[in-house]
Amino acid sequence: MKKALSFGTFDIFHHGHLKILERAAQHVDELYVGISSDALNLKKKGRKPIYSQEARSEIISALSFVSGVFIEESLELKREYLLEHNADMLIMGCDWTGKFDEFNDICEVKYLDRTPDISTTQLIEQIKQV
Ligand code: C2G
Repeated sequence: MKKALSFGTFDIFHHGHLKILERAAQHVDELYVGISSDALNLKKKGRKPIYSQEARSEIISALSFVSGVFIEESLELKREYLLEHNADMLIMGCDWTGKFDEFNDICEVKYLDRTPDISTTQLIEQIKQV
């Protein structure tokens, strides 16, 4: 049984989120997703997500190809999360390419292409203009 972890905020769930998780799941038997906490987003991005961490977790865990979710409390805890889950792979979007290569000592690290022309920030801007 091969297990992978992936991480993200997944605020205002969209097609790009769906596609990357769907593709990540194809590499393994079980995909677990770390949902970055509201506090982590406030600290790192300067604003709380539109959807709460509970709502974001519920949406991701409802996906048939996701085996489970947990809250990512800190960006610096990836090694601990990978070890706790006994993960064989860490899968991230290509915006993070090279950033997590240090975990190659405990698992395979893969970066997948992002879906072009969609992002949460862009959606928020578009909605504001309606
Ligand atoms: N994504 C994608 N295509 C898009 C937008 C997002 O493939 N057009 C992917 C991202 O690459 C990421 C996932 O969807 O793998 C979630 O994206 P974000 O919510 O923006 O998460 P991010 O800020 O990258 O993660 O430890 C990492 C943190 O939790 C932050």
